[in-house]
Amino acid sequence: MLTPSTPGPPEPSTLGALEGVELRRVRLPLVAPWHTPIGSVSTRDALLVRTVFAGAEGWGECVAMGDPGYSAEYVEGAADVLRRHLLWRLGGPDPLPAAADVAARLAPVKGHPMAKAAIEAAVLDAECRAAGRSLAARLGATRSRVTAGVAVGVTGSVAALVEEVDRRVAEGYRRVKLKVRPGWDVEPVAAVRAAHPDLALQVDANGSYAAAPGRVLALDGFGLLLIEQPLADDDLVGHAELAVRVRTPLCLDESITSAAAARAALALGACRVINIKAGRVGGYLEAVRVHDVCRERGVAVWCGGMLETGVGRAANLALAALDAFSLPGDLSASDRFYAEDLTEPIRLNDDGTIDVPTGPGSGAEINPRRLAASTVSTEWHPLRSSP
Ligand code: OSB
Ligand code: MG
Repeated sequence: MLTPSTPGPPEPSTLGALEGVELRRVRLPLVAPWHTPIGSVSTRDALLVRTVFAGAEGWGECVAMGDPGYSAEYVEGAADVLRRHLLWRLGGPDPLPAAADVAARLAPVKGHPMAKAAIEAAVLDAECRAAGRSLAARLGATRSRVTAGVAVGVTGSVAALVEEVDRRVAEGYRRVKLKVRPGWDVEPVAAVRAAHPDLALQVDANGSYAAAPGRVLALDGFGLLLIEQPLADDDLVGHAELAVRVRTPLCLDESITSAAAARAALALGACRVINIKAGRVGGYLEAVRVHDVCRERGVAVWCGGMLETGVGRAANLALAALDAFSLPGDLSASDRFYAEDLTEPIRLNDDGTIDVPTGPGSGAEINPRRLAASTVSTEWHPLRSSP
């Protein structure tokens, strides 16, 4: 642990004072509709946060979805809490010293991790850009590329699902995740497994077995890497009871809302694997703390995804480059979801990996034309106290 330093002047930085924050709503059509146990999406309605400091600026993506089906947050609610309760806490007479202080500034507001994480990401990006340093280096990454993984939604038929998995494998993906729910599970998983006996395959239920935990046992015989979030978000004991009845490792997503929640889940035996999403835990710095909890305990982690544009996807690649991320994440190329991304597209290498960005900040290079074409609205929130 670091010992608290004696108060003194902040480290010199070219970041300068925080002038204000822009909230920008964007809409990107998906290449194909995305169907899951928690709803369908055909356009990604996303919220970007741009922090403007005197010496640098940075971008963060709020991963809240359009509807509160994955968690309580939703994009319009996130914009509202940012406007009313969060942004002003970064301004005022006492200027924000560093990204590491964002979470403490925002802590008086309960909940809203995705809204908070977006601000912290934008401050981290600005801070790293000012320092000419990559986010990956800032977070403590050890890898220069990560194994990609692709998530496949619920499709209209088993044949269509197998066809999509065939296509993903042909594109070069070496790990596939299928969405499952009671009634869309054994038959589709068996068909994909028969077509791809050696594929690294896993499933995500988004809590859809909460009313029928025993039905999860039927998924135990397919050599799956893991079964993600079969039961309700708050049902750690239920997951622990289920975990001893299945051989396949259980993985938690929605349940892991902080490093403390990760410790609780692991102490109870509720899971053997954790999906880390910075938005869900309130920021990339807390995500690193979840990673550290898992690394200390030898628990496998992987980086989740939330249909991010290139802005959030680049930052996720930086996180996934930390060493305890021993399983491939939901980290696919831009063209998995978007024909045209907001950034220079993130590409899949021939060996099924994706390069971790090395440029300053998240490394995302926003394409101004694409950004303008996708923008629905922008708001500017000035924060600099009058001199
Ligand atoms: O549960 O992991 C999830 C997308 C949106 C919300 C929740 C989830 C997902 C995914 C997609 O599974 C992962 C991706 O972005 O590739
Ligand atoms: Mg999930």
